[in-house]
Amino acid sequence: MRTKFFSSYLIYILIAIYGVTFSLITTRNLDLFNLHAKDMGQFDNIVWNTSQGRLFMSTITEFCWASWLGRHFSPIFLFIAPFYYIWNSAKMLLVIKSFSIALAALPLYWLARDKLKSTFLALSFSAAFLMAPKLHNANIFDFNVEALETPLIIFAFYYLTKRKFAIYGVFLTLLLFCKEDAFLYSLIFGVYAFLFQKERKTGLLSIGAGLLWGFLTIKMFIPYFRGDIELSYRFLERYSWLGNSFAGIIKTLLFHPFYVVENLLDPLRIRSLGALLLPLAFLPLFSLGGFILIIPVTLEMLLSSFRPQFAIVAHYPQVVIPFYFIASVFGAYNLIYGKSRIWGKLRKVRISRKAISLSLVLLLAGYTNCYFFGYAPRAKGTPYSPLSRGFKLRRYRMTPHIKTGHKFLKLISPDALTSAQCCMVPHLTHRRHIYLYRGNRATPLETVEYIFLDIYNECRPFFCGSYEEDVLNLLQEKKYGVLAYEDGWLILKKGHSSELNEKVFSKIIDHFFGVLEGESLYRTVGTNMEDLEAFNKMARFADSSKHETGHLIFGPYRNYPQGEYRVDYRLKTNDNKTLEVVAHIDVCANRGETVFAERDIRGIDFLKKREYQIFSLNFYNTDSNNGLEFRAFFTGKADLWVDRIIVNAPWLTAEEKYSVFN
Ligand SMILES: [Ca+2]
Repeated sequence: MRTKFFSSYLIYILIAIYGVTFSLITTRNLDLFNLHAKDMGQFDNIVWNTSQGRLFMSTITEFCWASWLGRHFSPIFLFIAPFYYIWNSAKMLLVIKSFSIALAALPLYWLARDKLKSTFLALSFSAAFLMAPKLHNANIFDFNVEALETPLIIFAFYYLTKRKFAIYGVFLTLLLFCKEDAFLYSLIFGVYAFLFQKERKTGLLSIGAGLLWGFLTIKMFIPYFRGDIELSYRFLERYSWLGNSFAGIIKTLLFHPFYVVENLLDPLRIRSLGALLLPLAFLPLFSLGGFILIIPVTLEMLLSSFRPQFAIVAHYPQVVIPFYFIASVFGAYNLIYGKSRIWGKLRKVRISRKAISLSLVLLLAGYTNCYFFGYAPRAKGTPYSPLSRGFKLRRYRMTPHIKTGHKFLKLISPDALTSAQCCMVPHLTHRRHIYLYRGNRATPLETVEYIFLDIYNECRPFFCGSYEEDVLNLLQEKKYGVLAYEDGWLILKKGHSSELNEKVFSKIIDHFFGVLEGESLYRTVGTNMEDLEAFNKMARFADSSKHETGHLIFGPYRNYPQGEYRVDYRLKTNDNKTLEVVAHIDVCANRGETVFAERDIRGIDFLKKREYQIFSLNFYNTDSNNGLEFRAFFTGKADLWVDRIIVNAPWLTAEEKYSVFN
C-alpha cells in the first residue's frame, strides 16, 4: 500500500524534476543568445501577436506580415496565448515546452500501470521516457508546436484504451489543433479502436474525423490563409520522390514496394530506427497492435527526403517517440502475460519476476542511451548537460560580450520596427514588426527604424561573405547612423547622425577582412557544431567514423589585391599520435586550377589532441581578379575541426580591404 502511495507521487516528482531542469536550461540558452529567429523568434512572435488580438500573425515566418495558418494549421496557439497574461515573455513558451514534454510521462505511467499491473514497471517506462536523449535534444532546440503534441498523443490514446470516449475526443481535438499532419494520428487511433478494441463506432468516427481534418486543413484552410487557393501543400515536396500527390505517393507505396525499400536502406535511416528501438529493447515489435501503431509515424519519418526528419533530430522526435513508448507497453504486455507459444518457457516464470526484470532492462537501456547521448548524471555524451562529466559551466556563464548585448537591447525602443540578426530576434519579438536581418535587398529597409547586429555571432541566413558585404554597405550608405557600437554589437538607427559610421567601419573592416569563420564557408562534407574552444563558439567539424572524405571548407572566391599574404588555419584533431595525413590545406584560385600554397598536416603535427593550433601558409597573390579560395580537405583519418581562417596582410589600407567585398 505504502509503495503504491509513494510511486504515485514519484511520477509527479520525476515530471517536476524534468520540467524544472529543462526550463532552466532553455531559458538560460535564450539569455545567452543561443536561440534563433526560426523557430524560437517566430513562435514567440505568433503567440504574442495572438495574445494581442492579432491572431496567428507574424513578420518572421514569411519575412512579411503573414498568418502562420498559411504555413501550418495550428489553432492551438489560441490556448497558449493566455499564458502570456501570466508571464509576458518568450521564456513562458520555453517553460510550457519543457513541462509539456515532461507531462507526457504521466499518461504513459497510467497506461503502463493499468495494462501491466505493475507500478514499478510503469514508473520504469516513464523514467525511460524522460531519459530519452532525442527528446532532450528536441527540448533544447528552440520552440516547436510538436512539443505540445507529445503529451496529447499519449493522453488521447490512454483515454481511448479506457473507453472514456468524451475525454478522448477532447484530447484528440486538441491534438488535431496542433498541426495539420496530426490527422494521421487520428487515423492511427481509429484503426486501433476498430481492429483491436472492436469499437467500430469510435474507430470509424476517428478515421472519418482524421480524413476530414486532413482534407480541410491541407486542401482548404492552409491555401486560404496563404492567399492562394490553387497552391499545393508545400511539405509534400519532401515525399516527391514517391509521387506528386497523396494518391500518387500511396500508389507508389503499394505497387512499387521494392523501389521504396531500396531507397530506405541507407545507413542514416537504419541508424534512426536503431536509435528508436534499441533503448526500448525492441519491445514495440513484440505486439501486433503496437507494431501497427508505429508504422504510420515511422513511414512519415523514413520516407521523407528532409534530413532532420529521417535522422529524427530537431523537433521531429517529439511526435515519433510517444508512439514507440505506447507500442512498447503493448510489447511488454505480451512478454509478461502473452499466451502465445513463441514465448515457450517464459510462460512459466512468475509474473512479478518478469515485470521486475523488464523494468531493469528498460531502466538500464534508458540510462545507457542517456549516458552516451543525453542529459544523464555523469553522462559522457553531451557537453551541454549540467549533469555530464564533460560539462563546462562556462558554457552557461554570462560573458562580458553577452552582457553588452543585453545592455544594447535596452537602447531599442519597444515598439520600433526592427530588423535583427538571427539570435537577437527572440529578444525583440514582443512588437508588431520584427524582421530577421537578411541584408539590403531582402529586409524592407525603407521602413525599418533599427537594425541590431552582432558581427561575432552566427549570421544565418547569410552565407560565405555576403553578410560582411551588406553590413559594410549599410555603414557606407549612411541612411542609417551608428547609434551604438561595442565589442561587435552594432545598433543602426534610421536618420541618426552618421558621424560614427566611418569610425565603426574602420574597426569592423579589419575583422571582416581578416576573419573567415570555418562554419560559414562552403563545404562538401562535415557539419557545423558548437565548440567552446572555438573563437565564436562555432566550428566546422567532420567525424572520422561518420563522414566521407572531402572539403571541410572551401571558398569564399573573393578577389584579393596582389601581394604577399599569410593565412592562418585554426585547426583541431582528436588524434595527435597518428602519422597519417589528417588534413590537407591549400590556397588556390581560378576554381582550384592555380594552387599558390599547400601542405599536408599529419596527426603528429598537433602538439596536443583536442586543442586548436594554428597552421600557416605564405603565398603571393599574382592576380587581383582570380576568386581566391582557402580550403581544408578532410582525409577521414581522424576527426577534424576548423574554427576559422585568418588572413594577414598588414600592408593593406582600409580602402583596399574594403575592395575585397565589392
Ligand atoms: Ca568559428
